Amino acid sequence: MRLFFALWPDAATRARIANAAVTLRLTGEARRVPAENYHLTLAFVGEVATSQLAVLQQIGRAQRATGCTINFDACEHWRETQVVVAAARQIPAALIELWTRLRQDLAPHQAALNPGHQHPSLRAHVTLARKVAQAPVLQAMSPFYWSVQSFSLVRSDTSGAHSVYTVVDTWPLLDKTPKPKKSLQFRCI
Ligand code: 3AM
Repeated sequence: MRLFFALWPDAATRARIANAAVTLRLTGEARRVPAENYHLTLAFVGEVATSQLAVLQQIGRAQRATGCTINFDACEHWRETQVVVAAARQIPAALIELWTRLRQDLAPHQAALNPGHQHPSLRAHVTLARKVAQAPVLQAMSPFYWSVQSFSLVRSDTSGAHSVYTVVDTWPLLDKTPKPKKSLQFRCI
């Protein structure tokens, strides 16, 4: 199976992403990503045997990054991959930490999981359209935010016209603001 780690949106976030994609004017071969496929890729793993799933789940379980809020404030055409994306110009430190740790934790297994694979650098984005060969005229995107409280391991089936994604496992991120410890209270008598 083909797997990747990703941020997976809840229904409200998915609706905000879809709203940002409404203004896209596409021509020719270009295809919108269906709303149910919106995600932010953290680490692409590749084809793995079922027996290796437990290793990836252990890596997911071991993460200790905190949640964060990502502000998506730009719509961009990336010529090299022929995609239009909603991108975040500022990447929260907590997201960089999660991305870096996942990469580090995957590295010892990567040669076995996906030989020759190189992780690209972190460009926090949600792909809105694929096969966009010609740079479209991009309207200013209405910015939207994504409050991130968990991340997922996702399976990708690319055999059909559109990829079908299935969330295999999800792990919570730590609270942004740890609750203060309860102090002991003494009553004077
Ligand atoms: O989140 P996006 O759409 O940028 O491009 C693929 C998609 O990224 C990427 O993994 C995400 C889920 O499919 N992807 C697919 N094959 C890849 C590969 N061989 C890859 N990323 C790196 N190497």
